[in-house]
Amino acid sequence: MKQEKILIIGAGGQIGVELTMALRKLYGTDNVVASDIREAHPLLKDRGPYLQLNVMDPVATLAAVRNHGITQIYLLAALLSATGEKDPKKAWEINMQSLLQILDMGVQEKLTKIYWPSSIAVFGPTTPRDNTPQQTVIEPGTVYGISKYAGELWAQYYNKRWGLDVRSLRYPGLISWKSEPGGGTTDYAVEIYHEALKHQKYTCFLSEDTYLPMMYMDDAIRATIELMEAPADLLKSRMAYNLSAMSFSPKEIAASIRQHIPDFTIDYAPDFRQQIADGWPKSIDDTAARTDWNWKPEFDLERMTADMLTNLGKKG
Ligand code: AKB
Repeated sequence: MKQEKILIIGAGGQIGVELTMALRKLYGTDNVVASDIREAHPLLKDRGPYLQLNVMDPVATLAAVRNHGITQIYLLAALLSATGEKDPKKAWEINMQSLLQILDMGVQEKLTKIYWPSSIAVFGPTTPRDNTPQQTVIEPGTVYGISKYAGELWAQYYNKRWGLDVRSLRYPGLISWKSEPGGGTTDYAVEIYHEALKHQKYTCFLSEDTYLPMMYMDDAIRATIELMEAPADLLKSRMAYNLSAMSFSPKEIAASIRQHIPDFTIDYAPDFRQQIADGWPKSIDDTAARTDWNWKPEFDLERMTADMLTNLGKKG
């Protein structure tokens, strides 16, 4: 079997840093080329092949693929929900052009697999909000969500038309301590741990009872790799899979932090991100992922809080 060579685009982002480290463990450091428009994230610096690469430059991206003999691409570069609402045209351009270019490259260079993340942001205010099913009303309310839903349809189209093996997950909000989130509506659930340790208080930009689907990064990385390793014939959906682990509100995450830091206090100052959150599901039905490729989460809110506070505390 030919050795797979992986290119990760957007390796310096919240998912990219940890996914790069996990894939390097699995495939060998030299077989996973990390790239980002920025300089290498401190956790990736001098720890394996790294390219400073702008995915919007198709010539440089194709050169990277050919020079490194790339067989698989993980395209993680994107503008997320909150940043996207500040400049919708830019978000559309970056999120869509990068995907279409990588899909074309996938066909042209005969790549074996492509990974591209989708999000719960595909769902909108008209979607049923509790236990949102895999297939349901999908009318996204943000440009980020529109780009993710359009992207899912393009991925499915390239699979059906060209046989390209593109795989995708609808990530919930992701919580991590190794790498920082940026520009998302669910980012409060990371900031809150940092602020709890530093100042024992946090002002949340969502209201206290805003329930959203969430997941610890360890689960998200494992889900991504399990989906990518699954035999193709098990994947009944070529749209992105719903993925679920836990669902909580700011009030509940604050209570779980208080179990470890009793003096922690929270107050609320909802901003424009409240409206985005109000259009998203409260919880997700991921039966298709569980049935097709055996998905099962390991972290709930209590376990995640203990792990986040321990690791962020050590980091100092
Ligand atoms: C965001 O909040 O925009 C992201 C997402 C749910 O895709 N974390």
